[in-house]
Formats: sequence, C-alpha cells, structure tokens
Amino acid sequence: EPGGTVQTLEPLRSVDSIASQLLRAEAERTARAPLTDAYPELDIALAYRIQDEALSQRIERGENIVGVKLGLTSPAKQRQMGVSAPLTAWLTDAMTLPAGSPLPQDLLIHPRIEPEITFVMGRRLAGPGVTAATALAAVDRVYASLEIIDSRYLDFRFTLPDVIADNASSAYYVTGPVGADPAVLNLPLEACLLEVDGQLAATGVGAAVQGHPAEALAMAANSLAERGHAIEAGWIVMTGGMTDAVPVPRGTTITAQFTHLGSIGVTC
Ligand code: OOG
Ligand code: MG
Repeated sequence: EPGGTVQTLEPLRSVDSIASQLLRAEAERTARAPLTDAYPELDIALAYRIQDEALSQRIERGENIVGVKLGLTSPAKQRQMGVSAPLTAWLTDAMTLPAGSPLPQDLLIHPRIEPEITFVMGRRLAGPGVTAATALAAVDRVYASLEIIDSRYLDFRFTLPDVIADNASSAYYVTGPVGADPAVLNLPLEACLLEVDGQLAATGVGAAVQGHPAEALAMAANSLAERGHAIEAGWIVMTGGMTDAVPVPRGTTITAQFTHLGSIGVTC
C-alpha cells in the first residue's frame, strides 16, 4: 500500500536533509524559520536524530568531537528562551575559540554570549544511574568558560525539538585560565560577573545550574545513555549558561569574572 511506503521512508530521508539544511544555514549565515512551523509533529526523539546526523556530517568534513554541552539548565536561560527543559548537544574542535582570539563575526548570524562552568573528564562516564557524586568523581578539572551561541532560527525563536535539532545553537566556546580540582571548590557558590563594555550585565552562581553543575553532568550522562552514548575520558562538558545570554554585536567587549576560576575576555 503506497501510503505505508511514504510513512516509513519519508522520516529517514528528512533527517538527512534537515540536518544538511541546518548546517547550510550556519555556513551561509542565514537564519530560517523554526522546523516546527512546517513540521509541528517534530518530536524530541526525531530532533536528536537530526542532531546526531548533523554531527556525522561535521565528522565527515573533518571535525572531531571534543565533548558535549548542556543547554537550558538554569532558570535564567529557560525563562529567557521560553523552553522549560534541558537538552544535550555536541561540541567539536571547530567550535573551540582560543583564549585571546577575537570572535569571528563574519561567520556568525546574531551571536550571544553566556558564562558557564565546564568540566574536563578524567574518566569515562556512562549512564544510566549516574548521580552528581559519581559524576563529579569522574571529573579531572573544572574551568570557567564562555559560550557563544548563534541560533540558526530567526530571532532565536524555537521550541525544544527545534533547538535540539540545531545542536543547541552551538557556535564557539572559550575556556578560562584556571583548571581547578573540583574537590576543592564549592561549585554551587562559584559566582560569575558578566560585563559588557565594562558595565555589569548579568550575575550568576553555579547553583543556578540544576542546583549544582555536577547534577547537570549526571543528567547529561543519563540522557546520552538513552541514545547509546557515553561521556568519554578527556571530553569537556559545558554545563549550561548560568545567566541570561547577552547579545554581542560587532565591537562589543565581554568580560566574565569568576570567584576562583579566573577571568575571560572576548573581543566581539
Ligand atoms: C539554546 C542553547 C542553550 C545554554 O547554555 O543554556 C545553551 C539557546 O539559548 O539558543 O547553550
Ligand atoms: Mg550554553
């Protein structure tokens, strides 16, 4: 029966072509309407298949996985984006911005910056059943970081499946100067001041991220396990913006100062 054929083949073809469309929007710096405008039936499982297919395409063109990121883990971010559940996405070496490098605005659509606490894994971490304590025990070092996000959707308007498919608006990340032993820090109390052109723009603490950034790390391990992935030794895990993200038009200077994890500056 022809209808049956269309129903089984169409979604498979779409995963490929939607992943390609999102990567093309990124390469061509053209924001587009959210997928759910045209495909309201897009669900979380299919969205992660699009995200994973886009990762495969990145790997085919020579990028290497360096870790994972969580998104929408803090009340500030959830409120700002109007999406009330966290997600995971992939980080590759093409997203690394070396400390001191200016932001490559020519490659971006409408970038925003957000401060995050980032882990570097000493050991492999695989769900299910990972707790914050077991997650933290697998961490080697903790860093301050800034993430530069750049949604491929017009005006950063999206639903949870849209932003999952778009690899959580990934663009670039910068890591701070201090790699601390997580055992010697009180991560919920680690604070951050975010300054835009020398003016205080936002403040946050580690507790904003799921109560403790290690809770976010455990959540990432457990949700990746549902899709057959582990967090590998040596990977970085960005735990999600602690504050609202701030827009960074060309010419903006951003500084994030952390209590114990040092300061990061980015010229945008
Ligand atoms: C989605 C990405 C969210 C975070 O840290 O919460 C994210 C977005 O806000 O565009 O990276
Ligand atoms: Mg982020």
